[in-house]
Amino acid sequence: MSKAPNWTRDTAAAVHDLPLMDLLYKAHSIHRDAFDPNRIQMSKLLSIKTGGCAEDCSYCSQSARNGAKLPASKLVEVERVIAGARKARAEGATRYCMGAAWREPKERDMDTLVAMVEGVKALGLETCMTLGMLDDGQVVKLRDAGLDYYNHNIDTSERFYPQVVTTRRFADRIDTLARVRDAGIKVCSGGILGMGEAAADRIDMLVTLANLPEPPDSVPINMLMPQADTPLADAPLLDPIAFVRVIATARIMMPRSYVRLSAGRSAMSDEIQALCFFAGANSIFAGETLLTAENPGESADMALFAKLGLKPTECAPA
Ligand code: SAM
Ligand code: DTB
Ligand code: SF4
Repeated sequence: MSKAPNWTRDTAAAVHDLPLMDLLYKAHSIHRDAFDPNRIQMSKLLSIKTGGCAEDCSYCSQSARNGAKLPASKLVEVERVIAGARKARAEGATRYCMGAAWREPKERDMDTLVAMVEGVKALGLETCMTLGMLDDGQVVKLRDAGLDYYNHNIDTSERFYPQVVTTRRFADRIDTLARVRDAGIKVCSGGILGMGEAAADRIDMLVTLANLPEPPDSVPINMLMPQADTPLADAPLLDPIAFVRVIATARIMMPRSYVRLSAGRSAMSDEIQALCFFAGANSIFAGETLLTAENPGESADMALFAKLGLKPTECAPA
């Protein structure tokens, strides 16, 4: 049964464009109603297959079409994935996210992917994968293996999408999200800011996410990390306050979703990160590397948490 959309471009823009103090106050109040404002969920990423991707996403170091120099690796061994997950758990992560530079998984890789999910799950961690587009059979296999979350970002507005990626359509992303949701896997979907999009594109992206049949359980908001040899290598830095506005608007539009302050924290000041947490971000990627790019790492994050009085959410018992 289809439902009336909750948000329109105008109602979302009215929130996004509020005076900043009003926007922050509203977002933080809504955040406190649904979450402990001093707890941050930590996910750890591992690139299980790096580089050589057939897609042409203009922000990505892993696209073969960008002329980026990153060599293509093979799918990593299951044992290495489990060892990484064990370490991530010891460092306070509650979710382990495995990412592959694929347009979509090949059938011959499915058994290995299933073994990875089963092994990580057995450690008591939540499991997440991001593997590109999935078909009906693949979502069922991953669900039956115990996959908790699937990450598949819409990245930007439908209007701006063709300027960022040409090898697939925005609608392809929405289709995969529907398959994942219908199989009962939790949806993780968000986007990237700072790719030259207008504020209206950032607002439209949030409208699309909030109006999905169910809002995503997890909404990663990435700040573009410009990558050498990609079309966006020289993209100008987005004003951090514009970034904070999107975090706050996401919190207001999707009150019960985890909003993740994702890529780009290594270029952000403590003050901007603190503002993002106040605005309703309650999840981060932990560790020194994301998939290929740098991240602040455990000691910097623990120092930041200590300064702000934040605590990681506790890990589910094994
Ligand atoms: N290949 C899969 C896919 O594209 O769905 C999974 C991996 S892909 C790297 C996951 C997400 O990381 C992208 O959708 C994008 O939002 C984000 N991302 C990739 N490169 C980035 C960059 N340079 N800066 C910020 N976010 C980035
Ligand atoms: C997401 O939204 N951000 C993560 C995760 N989902 C897979 C990836 C960020 C990648 C940053 C660039 C890199 O490490 O290559
Ligand atoms: Fe491939 Fe994903 Fe990078 Fe796009 S974002 S080039 S699909 S790895």
